[in-house]
Amino acid sequence: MTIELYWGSGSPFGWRALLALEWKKIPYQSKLIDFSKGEHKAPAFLALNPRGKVPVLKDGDFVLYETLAIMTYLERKQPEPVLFGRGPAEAAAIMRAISECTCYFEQPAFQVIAPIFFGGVDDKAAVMKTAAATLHEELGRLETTLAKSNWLVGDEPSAADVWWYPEIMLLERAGAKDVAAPLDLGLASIAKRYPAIGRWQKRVEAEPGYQRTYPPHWKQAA
Ligand SMILES: N[C@@H](CCC(=O)N[C@@H](CS)C(=O)NCC(=O)O)C(=O)O
Repeated sequence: MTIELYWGSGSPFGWRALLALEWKKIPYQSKLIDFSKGEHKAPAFLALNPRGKVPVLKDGDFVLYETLAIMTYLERKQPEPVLFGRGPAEAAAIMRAISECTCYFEQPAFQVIAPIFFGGVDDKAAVMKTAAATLHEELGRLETTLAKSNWLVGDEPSAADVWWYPEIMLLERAGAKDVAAPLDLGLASIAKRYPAIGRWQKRVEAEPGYQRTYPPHWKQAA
């Protein structure tokens, strides 16, 4: 039975699950949920995930939500190509990179992204500037890592890259919006300011199947 993945265009969590499927070369059926129609809050979807959030994976009768859980399931279901490392040190470094993104990057990223997409930039300018300063510290750490290595952990693409990439892309997209320009957050072109991150973005984008994961509505509108 083919795995089904429910995801939403532009959701970094959905994007991670898609990248994991593509990088592991696991066949799947894409089920794109339309947020604007509220499909993620419809009874049929809430029956899969009572939180009404994407992604959700369905493998026959087995239903799973929470992105890290989905990635773990895929790794156990089909161990090669490996996403979570080959030995204890590598596996731990990958989990550390994921944890660092979750603990230190995602919250300030949300503080910057949410007002840009959903309104309130004027009211939240001070919070956004503080958050941007934190993000630049974290981006500086990534830049140092990627100046020495093609991938975030080890010599191969891993779950660490899967985890970080969509978050950076969403942040960059938000940072490039006109409404963000007066704040001068320095996030409009992460690739220009952080060249090693820019080269890594290109590497991720050169991986097979990448185009199938790219948010469809990003192709239509700037
Ligand atoms: N902890 C969840 C987060 C998933 C999540 O926040 N998904 C967002 C899209 S990025 C969503 O579906 N939001 C819809 C909503 O909460 O109404 C995971 O790891 O999968």
